[in-house]
Amino acid sequence: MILARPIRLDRDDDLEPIWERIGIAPSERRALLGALGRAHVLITGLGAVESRFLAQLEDPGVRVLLSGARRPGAAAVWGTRTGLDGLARLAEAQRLLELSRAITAALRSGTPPPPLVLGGRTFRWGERTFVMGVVNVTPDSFSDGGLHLEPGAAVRHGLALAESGADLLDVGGESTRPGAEPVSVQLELDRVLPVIEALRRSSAVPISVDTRKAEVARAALLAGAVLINDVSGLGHDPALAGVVAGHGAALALMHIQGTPETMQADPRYDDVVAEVIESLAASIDRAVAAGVPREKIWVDPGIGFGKTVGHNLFLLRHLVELRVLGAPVLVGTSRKRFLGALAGGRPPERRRAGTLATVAAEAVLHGADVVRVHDVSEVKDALAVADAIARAGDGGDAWRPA
Ligand code: HH2
Repeated sequence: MILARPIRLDRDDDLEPIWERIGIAPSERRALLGALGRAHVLITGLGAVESRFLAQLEDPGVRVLLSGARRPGAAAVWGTRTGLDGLARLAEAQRLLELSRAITAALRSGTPPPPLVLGGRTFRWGERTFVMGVVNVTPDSFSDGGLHLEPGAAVRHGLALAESGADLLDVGGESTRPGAEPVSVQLELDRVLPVIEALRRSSAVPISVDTRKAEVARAALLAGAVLINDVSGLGHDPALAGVVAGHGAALALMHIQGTPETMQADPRYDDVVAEVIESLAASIDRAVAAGVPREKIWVDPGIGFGKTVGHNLFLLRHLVELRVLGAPVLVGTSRKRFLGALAGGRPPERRRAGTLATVAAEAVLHGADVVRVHDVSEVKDALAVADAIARAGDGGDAWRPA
């Protein structure tokens, strides 16, 4: 029987099994990826000059569909990777540098970011999905508020998550659930510092701190944290990035529309994926300008932070597009409200199955490098399966190296 099957290509190494199946020598693979690898990109934010440049393009290796007057400034471009690489170079030669850089970033997005050493552990992106365990030292967090407010309880919880296989622990002293009231620097410090110090003494697991405030970050980093997780994407405290840079720490930048107090009032986007990516790119630029090395910056689409159920789902389905930012992608869906809504209105403590579904989907779609979750043990099991499916290689004898 003659059988034709689609070839899936989300990441460059998705083609490795095909190279083996056909018997292509390793030395030939890179050139073939350029010549055969499809490159379909959607470009938005085009000005009149770039639109004219694309409209006049006469390259048989590249097809351009320009948007019309109703939605100006966008183009869908189809071609081989070599064709699109040529297009990026042509744009550069014509001084259309932003367009050139954007196309190049899209072409590179199939390659994982370089590995990161954090708190003595190496995070090799692309190898598997890493797990950040949540330790909320708050009375009012939406799913576990008050459970670990006492430092001893928070430390015991953190150690249990580490024991269950968390790759890092995210300690937080301020809830950012919809409608949450901000807390003072002193109160946040009183909550998180004893927990960071005790965890540091009794475990080697790297610690991140979920804070928007430079003063909290400074004390947390001195106490041994190695990553600051800022849900405001540097929108809250302009001094935060400088503190992170000064300590040589890593920084997770999350997208949020509005502030926790008001964000769920009426979230709106013209193009949610584009706006999240543009906002995160601006946050990255601010962090780099303050001295944080690019390879220490993670990005997060901010599921539930100024987004409807529809926005959350669209972002998760298109998560792989955030890879154009060249940074590891962190995602937090754990027990969030949209999971309850999709499963008939379940309360937070009954959203574990929904959480596992999102984590598995992200792993199989190659969307997330790190998932931020409350239920580490169950998520580790789900990822053991989902990561294995995403990398499955035993298709029978014909798929093995000769
Ligand atoms: N979600 C929450 C808090 N911090 N950080 C990142 N990077 N991404 C997220 O999605 C994220 C986050 C909300 O969850 P939780 O900590 O459980 O609740 P609360 O904010 O009520 O403490």
